[in-house]
Amino acid sequence: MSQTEKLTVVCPSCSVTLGIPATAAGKKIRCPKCQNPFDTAKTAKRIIEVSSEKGVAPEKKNAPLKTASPPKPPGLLAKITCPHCWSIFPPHEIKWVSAHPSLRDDSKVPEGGRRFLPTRFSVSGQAIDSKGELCSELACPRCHLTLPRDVIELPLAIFSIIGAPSSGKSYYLSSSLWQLRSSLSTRFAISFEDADPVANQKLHQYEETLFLNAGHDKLVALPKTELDGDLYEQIEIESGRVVQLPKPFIFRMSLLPNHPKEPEIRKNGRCICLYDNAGEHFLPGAQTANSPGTRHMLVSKALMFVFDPTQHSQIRKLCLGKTEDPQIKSGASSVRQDIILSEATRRIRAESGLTPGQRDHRPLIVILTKYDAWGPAVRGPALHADTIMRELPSGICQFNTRQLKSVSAVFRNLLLKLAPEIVSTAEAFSEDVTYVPVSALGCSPEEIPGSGAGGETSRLSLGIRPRDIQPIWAEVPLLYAIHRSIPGFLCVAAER
Ligand SMILES: Nc1nc2c(ncn2[C@@H]2O[C@H](COP(=O)(O)OP(=O)(O)OP(=O)(O)O)[C@@H](O)[C@H]2O)c(=O)[nH]1
Ligand SMILES: [Mg+2]
Repeated sequence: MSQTEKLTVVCPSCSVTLGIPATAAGKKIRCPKCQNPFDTAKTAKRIIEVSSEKGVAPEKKNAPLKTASPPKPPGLLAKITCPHCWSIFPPHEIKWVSAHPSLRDDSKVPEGGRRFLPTRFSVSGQAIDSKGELCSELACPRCHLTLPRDVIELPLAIFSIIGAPSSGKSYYLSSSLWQLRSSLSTRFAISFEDADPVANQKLHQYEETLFLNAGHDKLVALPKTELDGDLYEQIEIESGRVVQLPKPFIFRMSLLPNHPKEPEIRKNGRCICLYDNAGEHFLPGAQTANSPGTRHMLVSKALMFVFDPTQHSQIRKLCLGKTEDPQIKSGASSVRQDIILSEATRRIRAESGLTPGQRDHRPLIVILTKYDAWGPAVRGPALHADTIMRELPSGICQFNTRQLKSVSAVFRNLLLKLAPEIVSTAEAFSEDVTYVPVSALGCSPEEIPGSGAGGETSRLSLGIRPRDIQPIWAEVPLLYAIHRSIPGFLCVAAER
């Protein structure tokens, strides 16, 4: 048996008690809980721990205190946004998740470890739970859902996808993220990874269905996003009040060594976060206090409204007979998509305090989906990746926002003729609207034989052959959102 000497110090700012090695005494350290620096010499108290380790020479109780480097504090953000419930809090309020198996009785997440505000930390900065176990998971102080480490260390940009049922949101989300994974690293020298691969599993399934079946000839389909189920989390946010929140998909981006700005930007990581809401969440009356599933729109850095021209009666009329797409049928029902956008803007105005005369400053990107189906009928231009992402001699691409703005102007004019209500609703709300045509699939879906009920083409009866998928500009809206919310991250051609 040997005795080892340790010190406990009390942070003068937040009163947390920390265990530090005796060698760190007399030094200034930064409190891992509240991040304030303090002098350990003023509050040091010796404790002796008995250890069964052999051969460790006991330090003499009154030996002079030696100095050593304090544990490196993690670089936490000053304000953290929870990607689950969207509350904003300072880092010292973060809860830790107990690791000891007997502490699996959290008040809000019953199947998870008890959430607690730590008072003891290991030298490496890990919290110690009430049974002495070292903990590694962090949780939001309000909803108690777990927070990936990246979210507390890297600025988070939430992008909200808004749109009617069947407008193509889930296909767009899968296709745009799939394209972004390769585009960012190969063209822009930015790495793009899942911040929490387990939490992103649903999205991986979507991507696998569409893109990892290359050459596959069998019809596949993504499920309709349900109003509840495994894309949501049910949480007792306050006592007796259970709310349903959409699960976030979170990604970490960082500049690769060949990025031209990399040496200048020290802390260069960022997180982005997206959700796959059901279209019904955006219908008037769907958001209640207990179903606040679209409140991410309030904190998001860019709003993306998915407008589906194949569900617009006038555009569909124009396309009749000019496309084989089963979604363009004379009898198909039309959806008032301006009402969906208007309801979204009403919710934002109501909660953010924007007066009727004020316009939102954030970029609003109107994504014109399913371009493959309606583009030829309106004689829309061919969209090539290299017109918007031009490769420089260095091998890195420049994102051409000037080109994007001129394409946007073309489609704004088209909408003014065919669907003026979309332009007026978008521009009455936001001072910064961009119109981007996109095709998540690049081809039309087909009816799955035997699945249509009574000849009616329901979305559930449409499938796609993976070998035919060729997305058109699917990643462009997200690249633009990244450029607008994280200036300097993408190399961009001079705008004027
Ligand atoms: N032609 C064409 N059809 C598409 C494209 N993307 C999606 N679709 C079709 O649009 C339908 C609806 O797509 P989803 O992505 O499931 O729609 P959603 O907006 O997520 O719908 P909800 O989950 O109900 O809110 C499906 O039947 C797809 O086959 C596309 O790029 N081109
Ligand atoms: Mg969906």
